[in-house]
Amino acid sequence: MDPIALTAAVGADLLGDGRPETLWLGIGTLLMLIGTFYFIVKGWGVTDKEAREYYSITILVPGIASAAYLSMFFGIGLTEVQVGSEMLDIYYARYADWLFTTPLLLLDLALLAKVDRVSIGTLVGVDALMIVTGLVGALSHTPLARYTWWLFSTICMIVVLYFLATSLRAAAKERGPEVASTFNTLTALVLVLWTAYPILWIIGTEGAGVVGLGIETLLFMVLDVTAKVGFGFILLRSRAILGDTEAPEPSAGAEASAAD
Ligand code: RET
Repeated sequence: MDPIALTAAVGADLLGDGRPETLWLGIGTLLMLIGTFYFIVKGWGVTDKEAREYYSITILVPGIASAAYLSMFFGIGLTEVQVGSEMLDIYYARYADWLFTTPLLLLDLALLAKVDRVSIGTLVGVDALMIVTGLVGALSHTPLARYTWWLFSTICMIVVLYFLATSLRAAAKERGPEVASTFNTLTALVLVLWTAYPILWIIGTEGAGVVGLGIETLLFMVLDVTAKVGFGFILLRSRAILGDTEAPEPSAGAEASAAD
């Protein structure tokens, strides 16, 4: 059975309004809610000041996404765009989700690397530009305009990923092996997952239309859950999020004697 027919077969148009992709949007909502509550429970009673910062940011990410998924499930944040003679269904609520959650994910990485405000501002600014230009592309009426915005957005993404893999990575390395190792694992995850977004967009309904809306919604959901909940899971179980005072201090004696 070809994948499109397969999606149609398992697609359970849950609301009965002719949108089989509601199955994936419903599952996405549940997984984001589970992730949110899991992180809340895990963070309950954490007293370390730095760790609490990571928890707040990381809980907000699936929290925001669950609202976006729930609204898409109910058909809010969905519009039709005419491209040539065709009408496309565009779920623009995704971009609202990504506009807030991708900067929060980057903020987690920037806190790990302890970079300055200018670096954080640049990273978040280029990231926001990536999402907004992607949205403009999704709402554009001609293939030329759509592909041009896709290229603009993809260049922004390359800048963000390059920045992560070079200057932030170097800054994280300075903070010791524990932080460096967590940072590198998370950055590897981000490099792979984030790169899949523009590929899915261009082969999906927004671009060439090789992949239909059902499969595309499923794949975006898997990417979103992994990039948010998977990312948070790795980050929050690491000791790298603890403030310097809570981390084991093999050098404490050395510092004390140095102070004498
Ligand atoms: C768009 C438009 C086409 C070009 C590019 C895009 C990139 C999107 C990315 C989204 C990442 C989302 C995450 C969400 C969950 O946490 C907007 C699809 C480059 C990279 C990580």
